[in-house]
Amino acid sequence: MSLSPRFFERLKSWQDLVNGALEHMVPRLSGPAARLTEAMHYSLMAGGKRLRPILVLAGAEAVGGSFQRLLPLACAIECIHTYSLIHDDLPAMDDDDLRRGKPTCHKAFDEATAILAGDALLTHAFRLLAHEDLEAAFPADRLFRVLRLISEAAGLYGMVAGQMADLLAEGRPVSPEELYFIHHHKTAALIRASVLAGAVLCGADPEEERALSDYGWKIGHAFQIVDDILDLEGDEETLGKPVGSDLEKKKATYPALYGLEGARKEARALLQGALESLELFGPEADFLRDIAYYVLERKL
Ligand code: GRG
Repeated sequence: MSLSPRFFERLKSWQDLVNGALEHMVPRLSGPAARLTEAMHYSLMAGGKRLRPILVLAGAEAVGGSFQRLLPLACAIECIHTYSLIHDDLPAMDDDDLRRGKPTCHKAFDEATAILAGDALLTHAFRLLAHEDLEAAFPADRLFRVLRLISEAAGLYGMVAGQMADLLAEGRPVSPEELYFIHHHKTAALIRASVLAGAVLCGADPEEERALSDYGWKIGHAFQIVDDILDLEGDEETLGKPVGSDLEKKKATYPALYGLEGARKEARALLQGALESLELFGPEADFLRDIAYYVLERKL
């Protein structure tokens, strides 16, 4: 299936919405913190796809929620994502010079500033989760659940644990179980939490939550497999970074373990599974359905 121009129009309008909200919700300070907020904005505004905040809004839409009041939550998750990219690029981790076609944060600024920009983005995310607008709009018990969901997905039960496992696996062969652990924690956990968080705040019932959780895990795993495929055969100009870096760093990837065709086949199966998870929803989940195709077909 090919995605319609209407999907891309909607994607663009939601990306614009998130970009505007991020400008507004992440302050630009003067004085000694000016350099810090400059570095934060440099990475935040470097052309990301905004997949996770858009999933927050689309998850809410699927359960009939109005997403206008969810922007602090959507921005919080993008801040966490951006912090992870800044730290991932550091010399102590992946040591990358380019991201999204631009010098990475530590190259554009310096290592200490990049570490602090990441720290401040992560901390600011939790300030946004405690945002007055969320407090005014949603019951406290739902906000607490979202807080648990996101801190688990981002921290030692999720992304940070996945990053540790990824670094420990570098340079040696990994088992299918290890690769699954890395993908599940490093990438899929935050994607799944994004889909669920907006829906939980908007009052999803347990059945809807289960369906969205399943959808989130599946597109999260598919996203990482496609990421691995793009690193092998993507277009450098579109990606804004050299391809082949996973091979060079002897990274644990899906194609390395199962071959390119095996990786493509698994990504398609995950897409199918994600669509099946949404069966209980009607047209209100159509954007989520399109996003699943987008995750599979993306070139960036
Ligand atoms: C440093 C704690 C810590 C974690 C880093 C996210 C991550 C864990 C590492 C990034 C390396 C990487 C390629 C991960 C795979 C999937 C991924 C998160 C890709 C980048 O996400 P996109 O494509 O980025 O959504 P944009 O640029 O669109 O925001």
